[in-house]
Amino acid sequence: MLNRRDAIKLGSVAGAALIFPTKQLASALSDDPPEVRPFSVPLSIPPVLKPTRSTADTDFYDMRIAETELEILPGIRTRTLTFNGSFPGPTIRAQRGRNTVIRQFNGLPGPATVHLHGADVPPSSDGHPMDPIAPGQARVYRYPNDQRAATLWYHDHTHHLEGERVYRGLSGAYLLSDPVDARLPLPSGEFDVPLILRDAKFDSGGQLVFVPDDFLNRPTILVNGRPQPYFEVKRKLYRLRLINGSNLEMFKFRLSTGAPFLQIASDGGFLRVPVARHEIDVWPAERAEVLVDFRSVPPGTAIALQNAAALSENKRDILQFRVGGGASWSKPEIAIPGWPRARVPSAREEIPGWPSNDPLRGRATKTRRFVMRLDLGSGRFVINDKGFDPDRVDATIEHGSTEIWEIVNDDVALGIQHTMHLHLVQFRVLDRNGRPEPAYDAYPKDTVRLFPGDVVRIQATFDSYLGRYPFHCHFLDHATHSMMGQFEVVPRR
Ligand SMILES: [Cu+2]
Repeated sequence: MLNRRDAIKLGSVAGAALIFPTKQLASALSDDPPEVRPFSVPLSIPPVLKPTRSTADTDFYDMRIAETELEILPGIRTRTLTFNGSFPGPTIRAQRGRNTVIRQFNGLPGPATVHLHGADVPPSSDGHPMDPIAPGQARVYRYPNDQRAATLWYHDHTHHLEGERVYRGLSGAYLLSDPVDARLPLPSGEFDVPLILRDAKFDSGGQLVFVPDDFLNRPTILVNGRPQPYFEVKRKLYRLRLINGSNLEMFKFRLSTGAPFLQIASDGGFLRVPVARHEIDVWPAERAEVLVDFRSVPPGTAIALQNAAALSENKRDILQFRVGGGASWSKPEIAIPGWPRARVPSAREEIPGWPSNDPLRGRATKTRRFVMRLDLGSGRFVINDKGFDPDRVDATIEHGSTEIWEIVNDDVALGIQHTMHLHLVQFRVLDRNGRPEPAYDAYPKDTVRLFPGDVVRIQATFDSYLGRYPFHCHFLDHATHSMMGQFEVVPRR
């Protein structure tokens, strides 16, 4: 009898073997990368991009997409794709109520697009796969930032290429703050740290190997572009923004000490109430913001951030926190106003000053059903038996309406996981297999996890822009192999 993990492995191998030549897989399997001792390289923090100019209500940026050779593994030059030469790309810090305008120059030999994941933006700035920047050309993306504070991220979304493009480096963090929330005494500055985590496979020469859907053979986890790094932390409270930038890797984060995280936000912003959690699932494209408290940890302590769901032992340890000396010691402070020290609020409690969170607007007037599976005949990943067709609209939605989407992962026999991501909206996960989703996984979400056999219902209100937007699995190797559809928001009749 197969256990779940064996079934997952079988499923993946079967899927990969169907789509890709066995020879290619076999050669990738035998080509061992240079060994890097765990926790031997320091964590790097991507630079925060500076605006080229700012007006009363807008910050303007210039970015350049290009091939770049840089160091990922110690002493080795690796060919990558980058925004502004940074792997991952530079961090954009945006503020609600101010526009961000980014001029993207495409220095690649082929087309490129840039999608801001989780953002409520007009279709012309969504980075739709069929709306590319031609090679050698520039394009201006306008982000109104008219939504709740959130950890968003930007990445390439070029038709049929997004999987490989993101894998080779085209992603970065976009941190949207809200001046109203800024009153909360949450950790800031050097204590507010984006961590983009992702899977990778290097060959013996230290070059990135991309074999689509080959998740059993991506043995290296990179954090902000560094393999299993260490991070020297002070005895302070930290805000970590965990961004899963993997094509395929599923994380179940935990701390090696068994201490809990305090989760404060999900994909689209703050939770209604923070929650203490010992393990947090974050699948490709999902985000979780957590507070980690090093204030009472003895100096010299090493604590590992681990993946409890790692499929191999060498991928379990992700990052090592090294707690520094007492120089910066400060008395434990209350992180959230009105929140008694060392106590986590219960789900029913109100926290004075905490951002409100009541998204369940409107009554759903339409229910749609989307079934996701690997089609064994064609070797393609399909939704409702169809692969992506840029000329087809799968859901026409009247502006202002609220819909329930019932999403099914039909890959029970093959044991393949999927996710569903909708552009444009944040949604609420109503239930999973008939049971209510826990609050920390219910809202605000733009990407939802689907285990084999799962039936998940989500609710969204389409009351911002008109136009055509994609929805797709965010295991990007699946999306690239056509697990994508389109919805179009049209004027109300
Ligand atoms: Cu999928």
